[in-house]
Amino acid sequence: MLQPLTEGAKHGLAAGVSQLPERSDWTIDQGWQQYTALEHGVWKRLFERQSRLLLGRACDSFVQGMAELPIDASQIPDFRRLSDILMQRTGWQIVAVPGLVPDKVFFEHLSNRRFPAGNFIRKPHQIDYLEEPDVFHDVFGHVPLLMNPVMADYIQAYGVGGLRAQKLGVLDKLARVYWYTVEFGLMQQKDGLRIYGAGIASSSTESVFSLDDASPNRLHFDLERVMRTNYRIDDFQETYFVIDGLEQLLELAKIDFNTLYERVQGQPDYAPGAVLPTDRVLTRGSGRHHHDQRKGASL
Ligand code: HBI
Ligand code: FE
Repeated sequence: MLQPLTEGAKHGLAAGVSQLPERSDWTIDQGWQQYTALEHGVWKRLFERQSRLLLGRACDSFVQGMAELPIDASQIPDFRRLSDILMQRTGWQIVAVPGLVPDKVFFEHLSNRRFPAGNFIRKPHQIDYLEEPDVFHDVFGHVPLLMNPVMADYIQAYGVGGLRAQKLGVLDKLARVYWYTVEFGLMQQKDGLRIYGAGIASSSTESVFSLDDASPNRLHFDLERVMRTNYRIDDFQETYFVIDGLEQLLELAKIDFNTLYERVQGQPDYAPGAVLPTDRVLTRGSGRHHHDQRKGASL
């Protein structure tokens, strides 16, 4: 899941792919040999820029996972080589998909410790923004933390939970938990606030905005609160939720979601920028960024 989900994604269709998939699990060959020099060049530009930005910004587990994987600036990684290392370490594999896949297909992969990664890379003119998760978002953003045993178990638990939540009709609630952790999570490390969410880690602008800007709220993570909070798919987040460490995510897997879903279903949702009297506030945002955006839109 990258920044904005497209209409297609909301309707359970993979955007940009009109025909039915060849295989029922939507996997394709990565086609590594087919990448052009231009495409490897886009990867290199993104990799170099983002590696610099993440110094002192990414959490220690992200940096460590990256260092131990065959991922570098020189070329788009080969999923088979990534899978060899991941399989040894945490039992995960990377499989290639053409873009967004239907929710059920996505959850089935995750629940079997297969991470679906887009095999395509954004075009040079999309370097800062694209609507679908490409190989840079999926591999640079997500794969380093799949080397961490806690994150490895947490993402699998999300896959299992997703299948269940879909049957119960409460997927929107669970998807918010994924969004505010795996995609846009921040972590309080001993030496400061750090990024662990892939949507932030793969974005040059949001990796600075999320940590350094006065605009967004930074609130201590609370599961029920997060389940009730809408999120933005078309802009930076108005609120980031901060965990104390990755272990906190595994605690989530032990919570009785049935009881929680029941309680949350009957209650109103919160706006993306809301701050409640019950929140543990790390930073109360000025809201300037989204205020300016709204003003700009109405001119
Ligand atoms: N497909 N490839 C891909 N990547 C995602 O992150 C993704 C997806 N399909 C559905 C989906 N995410 C989300 O809508 C669910 O996590 C709810
Ligand atoms: Fe993602």
